[in-house]
Amino acid sequence: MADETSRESTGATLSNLSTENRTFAPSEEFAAQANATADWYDRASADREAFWAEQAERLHWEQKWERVLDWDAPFAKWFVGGKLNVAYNCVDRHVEAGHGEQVAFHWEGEPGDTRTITYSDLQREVCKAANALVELGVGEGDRVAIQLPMIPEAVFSMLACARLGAMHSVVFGGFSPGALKARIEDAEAKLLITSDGQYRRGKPAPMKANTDEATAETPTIEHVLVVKRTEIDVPWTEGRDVWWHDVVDRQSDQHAAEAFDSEQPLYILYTSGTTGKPKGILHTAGGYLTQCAYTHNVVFDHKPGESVYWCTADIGWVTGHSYIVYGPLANRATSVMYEGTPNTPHEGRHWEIIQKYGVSIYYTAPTLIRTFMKWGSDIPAKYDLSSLRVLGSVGEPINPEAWMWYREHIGRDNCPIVDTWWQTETGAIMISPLPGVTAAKPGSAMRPLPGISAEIVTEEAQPVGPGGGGYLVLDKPWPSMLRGIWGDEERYRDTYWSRFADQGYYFAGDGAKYDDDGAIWLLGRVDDVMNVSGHRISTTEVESALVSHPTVAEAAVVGASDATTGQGIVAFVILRGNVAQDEAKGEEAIKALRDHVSKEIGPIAKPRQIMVVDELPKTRSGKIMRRLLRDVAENREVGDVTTLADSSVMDLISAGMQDSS
Ligand code: 6R9
Repeated sequence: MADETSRESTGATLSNLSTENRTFAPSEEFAAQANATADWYDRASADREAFWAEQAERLHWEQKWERVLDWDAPFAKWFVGGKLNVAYNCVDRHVEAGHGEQVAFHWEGEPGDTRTITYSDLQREVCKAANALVELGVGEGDRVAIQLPMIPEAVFSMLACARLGAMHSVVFGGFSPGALKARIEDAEAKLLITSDGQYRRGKPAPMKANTDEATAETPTIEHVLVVKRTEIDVPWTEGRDVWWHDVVDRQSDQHAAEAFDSEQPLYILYTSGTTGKPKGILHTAGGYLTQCAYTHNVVFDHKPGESVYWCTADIGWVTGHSYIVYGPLANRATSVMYEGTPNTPHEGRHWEIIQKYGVSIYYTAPTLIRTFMKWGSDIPAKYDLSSLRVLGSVGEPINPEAWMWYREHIGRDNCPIVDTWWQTETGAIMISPLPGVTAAKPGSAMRPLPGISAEIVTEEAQPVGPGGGGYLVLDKPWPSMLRGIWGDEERYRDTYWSRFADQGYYFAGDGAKYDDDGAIWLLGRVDDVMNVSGHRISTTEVESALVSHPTVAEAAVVGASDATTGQGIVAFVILRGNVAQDEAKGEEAIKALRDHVSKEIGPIAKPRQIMVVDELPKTRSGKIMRRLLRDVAENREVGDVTTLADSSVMDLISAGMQDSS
């Protein structure tokens, strides 16, 4: 939770604000054909429930709801009494309506192999996978862990779970065996779906070998279903492990989808919190799919059968769930799905793909935009990007320079940019411009979408006016809101609802400000969660990984601003007394520590820099003052040290940092 130290850091960020006041109004031509219009804001606030009921009509309900919302704070039920099948909504109904031949996915493998999957193909694959899951003992309410690369089977697996009323728990392919094990254990998953290997920068890397490490001691796992992707050798446990091509391929491609309650759990997705233990965020069917479909339609101005849509996220993150799978498929999108890294085999790969498929909507993250900037604007200039109509951004604040570069070099100055703020917990987009409606400012997420209500408040829960800054809160329930943290109601109340308990606000954990025109500017996390390349990593998680190494006694980790990744992980460690200090400070030893973190959590958590120090700055009550360490890590003059138990510590650390850089 935001403690004394993090509150101070919000203050520091607030005073560093950009004074951006350029605005980019939509063209008349775009506005004339846009899916949403300006009057939606008033219409939605006049009768919020009626507005959401209208949005829910985007879906097929086997049985219509009796009540739109049942709000017993902090527990919401949306579309109460309604029944639907999520997979039917994403697949079958489009086939039944005569769109079976429309492409659902243009899949592009990293080595250059491709697959075209129509809605009819998707229906057959999902039915076969659902039948296979039943054969493997999966039924309504069961949990299925999925660790797969960006291959079509990942989508088939998710939809097969949804079809059966089982919950998936997708774990990012880059997470370590330890991280996968913890997630399997917490969710008590019955089945794991994985692959033999995955392509990483042109080379096959093992996957099954890692997941075997994770499932060595997970008694709940009954079977491991393995997709063959790379032909890499795999360890095999007879009786437990089965190949996808053996079990799924021989199934019938017919499966009758049962309608489930609107509040049927759909999935669990783990995200970093302020403690070391990841939180299993729970989403349910009806409200989640409604908001995914609505936002995907209005924020990207998606036209079914016309648009070619590409969200570059990995399926292991919420963006992949809501904007590769559920939103686009509910809206009958034709999507590009790409398996690999953006510079394999060359730095123009994304632009080549946009040109090849005529992508019209492109949704990516600021960290990637900044990487493209670094690679140079001459690279996108070599490709025909004229099919692009809308550009999106998600995952972290986008700085005005990156926004302007994106607009000019990718959007050729005529694509609206939508900077979309939301979280794993919110399930779908909450704050964003509407293309064709909003005059956007570079770097601002602008205002809550029609139907959504947000506020910026002070520590004392007072709303701040234009120009003011504070904490971002959501003051009204929304359909795709999390329904809880898996197995931990207390943590759910504590993390999100205790900060402003009297007001009943959801505390997002982000700092924000209004500019003089009332546009919202997100300022980053106010708690101990770092944002590295758009990925949430908790400082505590990295600290525990470091202290699990035999040479480390104590560790403090901060997120320091980084020109490319948004934040970079900087760690300060104290070595154990019994280790040879000089050796343990050497380059090799530091590398070993960085690799250790990577092995414990995953490569995304590898510290950019590790400093060996003799002491850490602590308050008299023993709290590490990360604010001061952040000052050091960002080469700033160290701030107020008066609450430190020993104020000389900071001089030593600062001096050490200069030596090491
Ligand atoms: C969708 C997603 C959520 C955190 C969130 C905030 C940051 C996301 C942002 C943004 C500024 C944006 N964030 N989008 N900050 N502007 N457009 O990223 O979910 O992985 O749970 O991260 O990411 O700090 O609180 P998740």
